[in-house]
Amino acid sequence: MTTIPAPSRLVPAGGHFVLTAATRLTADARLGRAAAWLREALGPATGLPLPEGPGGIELRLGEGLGPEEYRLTVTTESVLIEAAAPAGAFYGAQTLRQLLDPAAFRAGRTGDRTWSVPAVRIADAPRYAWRGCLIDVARHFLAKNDLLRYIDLLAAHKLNVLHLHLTDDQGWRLEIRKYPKLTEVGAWRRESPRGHVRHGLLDGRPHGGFYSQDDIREIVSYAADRFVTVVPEIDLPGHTQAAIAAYPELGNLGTPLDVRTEWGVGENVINVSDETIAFFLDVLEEVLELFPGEYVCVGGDEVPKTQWNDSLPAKERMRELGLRDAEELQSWLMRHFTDYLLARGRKPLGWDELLEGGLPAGVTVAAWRGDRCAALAARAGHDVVVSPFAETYLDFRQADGDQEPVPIGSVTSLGAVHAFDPVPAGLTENERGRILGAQAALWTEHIDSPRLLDYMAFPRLAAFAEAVWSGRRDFEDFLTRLATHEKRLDALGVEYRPAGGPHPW
Ligand code: TNX
Repeated sequence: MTTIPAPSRLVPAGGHFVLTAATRLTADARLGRAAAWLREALGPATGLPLPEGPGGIELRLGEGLGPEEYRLTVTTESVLIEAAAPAGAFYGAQTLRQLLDPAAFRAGRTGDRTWSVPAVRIADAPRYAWRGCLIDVARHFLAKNDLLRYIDLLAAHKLNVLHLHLTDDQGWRLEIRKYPKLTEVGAWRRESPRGHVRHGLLDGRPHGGFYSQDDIREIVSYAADRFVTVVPEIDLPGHTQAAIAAYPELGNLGTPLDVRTEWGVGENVINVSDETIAFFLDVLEEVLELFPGEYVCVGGDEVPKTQWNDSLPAKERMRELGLRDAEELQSWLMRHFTDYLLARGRKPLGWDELLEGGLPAGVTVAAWRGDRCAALAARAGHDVVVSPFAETYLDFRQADGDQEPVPIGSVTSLGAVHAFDPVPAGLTENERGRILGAQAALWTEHIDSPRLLDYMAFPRLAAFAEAVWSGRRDFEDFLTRLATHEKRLDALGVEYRPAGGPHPW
């Protein structure tokens, strides 16, 4: 059978279950959300109403299963999904959809068909609890509806975390009521950054956009209905030029700046004044209102220390606090934000550079610079989400050749993503337990449209999903299943990179 990610155990049986207009669907009240999703997902393509009632498809509460675990039993007579919690039932329903003809993934009918499911017994549970994908909506804004479509795509691959990189030098994408200029000014840049070697058309064009607070509430609730948690990121103290452009008093230079129109690591970082700390605590307060999930990311990556080393107030701070260097100053500054989140019962997440000047307990580390950093974080007693750039950065090109879109980094092939193992070598049992899971990353310096996002994300995100859900390493078998999976992606309108080579853009 061709499901992706591959289930933990699958035993084919004989015959098929055929869905007809009379097929009924019933669910335990606790599993109603998965049943509603299944009805909604299959309706447009199949035209099947799946009326409420016993005797067809049943979502039943099962004992002794993990929260995301399910059992799916298809006979010629019935379909049974057993789960102990709503998420498990949802993943069972996702698997059931994959057992139908790929046309079931379309948004409308394509003629009369027989909708049948092969008889099978599946027992399935994820390997990792954190199965994420970062989308950078700061470098290039992704319109709300495109983001909703991505949430569906994540859920279809049994991924459960959307890490939203909402702020960066090149744009601030989240409405903050108390500081309206963050989006009035910070969400817009005058011209597209240089570096679009093969995207000349975009040069000189302005770019922008942001999510209103209602947009965010809608996105968060849409994701929750699909068992995806949205983890917001407010990137501090570097990657903040858009915020400084909106409120120059947040910076170190005392001169106005534009929202940045170049890529790469910028020198501009926020200053270390009490007012600036208070400003970002206000921002976080609104973030907490909007995002009910446990985790909030406060960034911490790629912070040049030049401005602090040159600034009198920063030097004064270091002296007054007895800090040795700017790394310790960064730790001191970031502690305000992580302590605030901890005091509010949330879990702060930050990039692995934060380890450099000392990081308080209780901060989860997003390790992007490889196994060494992930191991360092785990040994220091932090929970870790791994996202090593070499294997999980989907903005890296998927093959050599000048037909590929503007590249960042090196080649990350489909096979390399499929072979990815989140656990760094050499960890003790205890340290291994610190690895919550992994996330792929779609940084968007050179991804300026949903079409290009599809191209970079797929099929590699399907391989990533298999790495974090199943951990099955049989790449040949994956490729066989991928041939059918691509028909599902076609049906969904996903413009993935075809196996035969690049699309002409
Ligand atoms: C590094 S990963 C970054 C991003 C870039 C990305 C490009 C990380 C925390 N920082 O700002 O977009 O590389 O691949």
